Amino acid sequence: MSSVSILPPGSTLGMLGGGQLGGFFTEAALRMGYKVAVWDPDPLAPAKRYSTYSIDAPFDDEEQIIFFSNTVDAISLEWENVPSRLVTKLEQTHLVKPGSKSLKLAQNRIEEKTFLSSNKFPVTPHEFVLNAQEFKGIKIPKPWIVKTATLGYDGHGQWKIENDTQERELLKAIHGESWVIESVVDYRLEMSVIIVSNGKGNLVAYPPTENTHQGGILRMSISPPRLKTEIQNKAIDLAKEVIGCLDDAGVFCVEMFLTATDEILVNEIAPRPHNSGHHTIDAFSISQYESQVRALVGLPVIEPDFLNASVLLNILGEEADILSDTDHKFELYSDSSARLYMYGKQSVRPRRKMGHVMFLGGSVEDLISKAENTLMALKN
Ligand code: AIR
Repeated sequence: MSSVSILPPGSTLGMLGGGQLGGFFTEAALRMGYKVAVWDPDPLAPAKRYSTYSIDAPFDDEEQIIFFSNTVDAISLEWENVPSRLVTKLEQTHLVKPGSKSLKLAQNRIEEKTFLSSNKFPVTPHEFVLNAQEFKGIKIPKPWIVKTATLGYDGHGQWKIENDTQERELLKAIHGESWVIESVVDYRLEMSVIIVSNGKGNLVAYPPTENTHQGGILRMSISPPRLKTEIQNKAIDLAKEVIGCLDDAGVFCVEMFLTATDEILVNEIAPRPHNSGHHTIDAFSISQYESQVRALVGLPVIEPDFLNASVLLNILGEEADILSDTDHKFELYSDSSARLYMYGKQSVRPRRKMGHVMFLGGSVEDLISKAENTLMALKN
C-alpha cells in the first residue's frame, strides 16, 4: 500500500490480538480520539474491555475478515501468533503496521536468526535442527537452550538441556517440529530497547531497560538500567540498525544479552510493543502504545521525554489471587509510588501474565527493593 496522510481522530484502528498489549494500545488510541476494533478469538480478551468493535471469530473466518476490512482504516497487531496469511491478505487493501514481512520473521526463529546473522548482527552460537533425527549431529556442546522454531512465547517451547538424560527426555516429549539450538551464553544481564519506526527512515529509541527473567518469563524490568551510558548508547545504536534493516513501520522491541566482556548479542526481535516497555506509560512522556498509534496513523514519531525511574514487577499466574486476598496486607497498597495494573484475564493459568505493578520515582535501588519485597510477600 502506498503511504497515506494522517488518519484523523474519529477513524477506526484495527488491532489483531486482544491481550494486555492490545489493551494498552486501545486505551492510548481512545485517549487520542480513535475508535478501535479488536479481533481476538477469545471473547474475554483484555483489550475488549475498551474496544469499540469486538470480533471473537477465529482469524480465518471469511465473513469476519470482510467485516473487519470494512470497519477499520488501518491495522496493527500485538502478538506474533496472528496468522501471517491474514496480515498478507489485509495488506492488499489496508495499511498494516508492522507488515507481514516482519511478522513472518518473528514467527520463525530460524528465519529470524538467519536474518540477523546474514546482516552480520552479533548473535549467540546456534544451530538449526529440522527434525528430531538431526539432534544426533549437533556440534554445539551442552548446555543448550532448545527453542521451537515456531509458536513460542513467554518461555513456551523453550527448554534448557544440560545433559544427555535431559536430551533423551526432551526427544520423547517433542514432535515433528524444527528447532534452534543455542549455546548457553555467560551473560551479565538481559536488556531490551524499544524502537519506533515511521517506515520512512525515521527511527526513535526508548532508552534500554534491564530485565530479569524467571523460567523464561520476564519478572522485572528496570529503568534506567544500571549500565554505563556508553553501553546504553551501543545497545540503542544496535537496535536501530536491526530495525532499520527490517524496513518496516511500527513499534518493535530488540531483546539483547550483555556478555561478561561487554559484548552485546541480539536475542530476539518483536514486531510489537513489549512487556519491558509497560513503564513507558508512567515513566515517559509518550508511551510505546501511543507511539504505536502515532506510527500507525502517520503522526510524527518523536523522541519521548524521560520522566522518572521505574521498576516493573510482573504478576504471574496464581499470584493474582494472592494479591486480591483482602486478608493479606500488601505494602504496595499503601505505597503512593506503586501503580497496580490488572489485565482482567478470567482464567488463571500457571505463570500466565495476569498484571503488573509499576514502582515509580526515587532511586532504582529503592524501587528494586520494593519490587523484591512485594515478590516475597506474594510467596507467603
Ligand atoms: N504477548 C504477546 N507476545 C508476548 C506476550 N506476552 C501478550 C499479548 C497477547 C497476550 O500476551 O498481549 O495477546 C497473550 O497472553 P495470554 O496470557 O492470553 O497467553
